[in-house]
Amino acid sequence: MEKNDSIFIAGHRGLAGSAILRRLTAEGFTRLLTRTRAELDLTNSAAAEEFFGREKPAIVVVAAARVGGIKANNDEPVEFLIENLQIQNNLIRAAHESGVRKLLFLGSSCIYPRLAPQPIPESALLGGPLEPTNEAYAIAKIAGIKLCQAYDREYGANFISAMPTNLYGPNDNFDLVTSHALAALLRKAHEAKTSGARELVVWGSGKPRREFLHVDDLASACVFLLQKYDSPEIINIGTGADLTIRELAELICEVVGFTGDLAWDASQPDGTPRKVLDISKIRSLGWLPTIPLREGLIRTYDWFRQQAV
Ligand code: GFB
Repeated sequence: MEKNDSIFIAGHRGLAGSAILRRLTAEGFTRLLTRTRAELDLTNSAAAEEFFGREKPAIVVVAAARVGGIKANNDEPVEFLIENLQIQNNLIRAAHESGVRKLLFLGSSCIYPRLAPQPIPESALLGGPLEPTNEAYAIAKIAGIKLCQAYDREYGANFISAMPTNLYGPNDNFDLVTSHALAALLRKAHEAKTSGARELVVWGSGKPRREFLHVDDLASACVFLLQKYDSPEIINIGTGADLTIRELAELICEVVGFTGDLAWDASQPDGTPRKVLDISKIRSLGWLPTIPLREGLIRTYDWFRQQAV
């Protein structure tokens, strides 16, 4: 990948896409293409085709997706399935037809079976039933992986797929209904502290285990893979370390400075019992995460407070 290659970052306003845009900019890539949703509707195949035909990017990063936490995924499977299939089908097909040299498709750790071996190796894909709360999203992402692999097999396309674990950081969604756990708990702890509340409500039992990767680490992994990885086989991006949701909530309270109690809302689902990625494959290629969870939480909380001002 050359510094003057034109690179289209689909989804550049989202958590992952915005971090990848920052990273590519910091590394001196000069021809970064972006479009807002108002400028280019990626669910519209004709619009995507027209855009790719005109701009002819050399490299594409597929970070555009409908995403959300456990409740959004569970409540809106139709939208998660249809929109993600549309966005990725349009991008991947238009990329091939316009001669894109390399494409990076971002999947998710939820593509793996609910009861996959832990930490989860890439070989666990399609080895068992999925977690029901995010089955629609997972099926769409698996279809994206398979489409990239099909373009490789049939046309020799260099379309790679990376599977990030649960992400957090600047530009995350902090909406209490649709967000992921970390962003929601950070906001709840902040609001409980500033309002003087005595308790903070955490969903589920607190027992599920999750892995959290700061999105700046994700971005460094993506740029690394764009430069060094040319295989259609999927590759995990994570930290390899996990903790319980209770431990996460306690750590967030400490970082935010909320000293009240945790209360548990058992009416909300727990989701998959454990989800931690085996990162030995990307590690063996020479990439490692650099931002410890506590430091990442402090940075994200600083960012969150700046937005609130
Ligand atoms: O992050 P999260 O929404 O999604 O929830 P998943 C993780 C765990 O945190 C679940 C608990 O056990 C939740 O019940 N939790 C506790 C909370 N308090 C809260 C809260 O206030 N908000 C939220 N959202 N959760 C998602 C998938 O699964 O992971 C997506 O739905 C995607 O498809 C994403 O793959 C990475 O980790 O369970």
